[in-house]
Amino acid sequence: MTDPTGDVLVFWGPDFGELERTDPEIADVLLGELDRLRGGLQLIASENLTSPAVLAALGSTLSNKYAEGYPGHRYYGGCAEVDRAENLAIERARELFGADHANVQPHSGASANLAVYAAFAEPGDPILAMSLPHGGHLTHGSKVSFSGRWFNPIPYHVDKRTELIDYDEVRDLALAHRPRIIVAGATAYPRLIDFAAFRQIADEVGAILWVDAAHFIGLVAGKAIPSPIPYADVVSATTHKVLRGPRGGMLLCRAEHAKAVDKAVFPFTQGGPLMHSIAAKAVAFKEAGTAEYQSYAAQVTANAAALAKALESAGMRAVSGGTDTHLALIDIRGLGITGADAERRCDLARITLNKNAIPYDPAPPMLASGIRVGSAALTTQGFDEHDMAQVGALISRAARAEPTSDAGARELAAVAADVHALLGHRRAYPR
Ligand code: DSN
Repeated sequence: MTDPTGDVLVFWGPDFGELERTDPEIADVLLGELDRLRGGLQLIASENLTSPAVLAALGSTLSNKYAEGYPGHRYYGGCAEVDRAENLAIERARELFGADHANVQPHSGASANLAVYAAFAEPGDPILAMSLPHGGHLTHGSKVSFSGRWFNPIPYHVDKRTELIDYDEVRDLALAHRPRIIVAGATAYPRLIDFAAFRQIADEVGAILWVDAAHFIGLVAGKAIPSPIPYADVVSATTHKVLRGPRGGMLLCRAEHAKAVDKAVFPFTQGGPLMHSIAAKAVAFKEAGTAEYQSYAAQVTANAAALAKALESAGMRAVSGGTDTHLALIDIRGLGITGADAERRCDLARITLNKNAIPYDPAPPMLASGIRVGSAALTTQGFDEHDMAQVGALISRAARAEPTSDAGARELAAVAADVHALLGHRRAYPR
């Protein structure tokens, strides 16, 4: 397989030749995905490009090992080496985030969140969390998830005018419903969350404060935004977004909750931990503890702000007027198209982003009135604010091009060529 510049694509793993011989179809998928990453702009706010070191740990023989339990207390023998990996991951996470306790076993963000419910709530308990269409998450009480079926979700919202969390409403709902857990955290909220305000409300009603930091934990690691750790009883997170580690989850909590959290992960909701993934999390925590990563995190927020500004200059509207984080939520109704249209058109121009509901969205979720863009991956590739202004212009051109017309198709091809030129030598995973 060759890429558009004629370079032969190679995978950096020592055993790729073996995979090509054993399973050429899957080998081809891996090369195709590498080609996709190298040839386009990745703007999905929950994705990033891990380091080759993280990928090496993920592709290791630690994948073979069963290790139910925790370091020093496993149900199987032969765990000395994986114990070292998990202890390193735990210690690095605790140090990176200044947390009393870390559990690095959750397989994903949703698994970490399931464990929070298991540790702190009983079926039927009221849970106060951000409404999904206002930026929350499926596991924060959606009826299609265990969280909405087994618990009693009470949604809070953003203010219609400011599009910021309505803390008065959060407090009123907390006083009225006395939730067992209050959840702070979202997947499409571009602004900082006032953790102190949430703590105060939780204390007032005797609730557990759970911060779902899946999206922004990498910015916390890089000290680009304030940390929820001093305020929360428990913090759930993913390791693969701005944090740039392997796909996976983690939990951080106060010492008093350590036992409950560990038991909730294993044996209550999970079996054997994924030791290759835990080793890769350890690598990512080490990388995130460097000065270089701190500069990266600061650049991520600067780049997201620059992109939001560029999209506004191109006739779109940034929800809440901008962003403080790695993501921006963009209302594109001014272009006369849906979020789904924009997603499809950008995809044809090798720009990957997702449609997203905006607060009080009149459109159904599968069409949506907005797009969500994130700066984590492009910042990993070395993009700065000037580049992001160009990315904004490319998104605008692609979104305005009607792909079924000849002129639109030509424009999308021209944007794809400009994407390639903008990437230049900054392609993902260079040889
Ligand atoms: N799917 C993730 C996101 O894109 O935000 C959240 O689970």
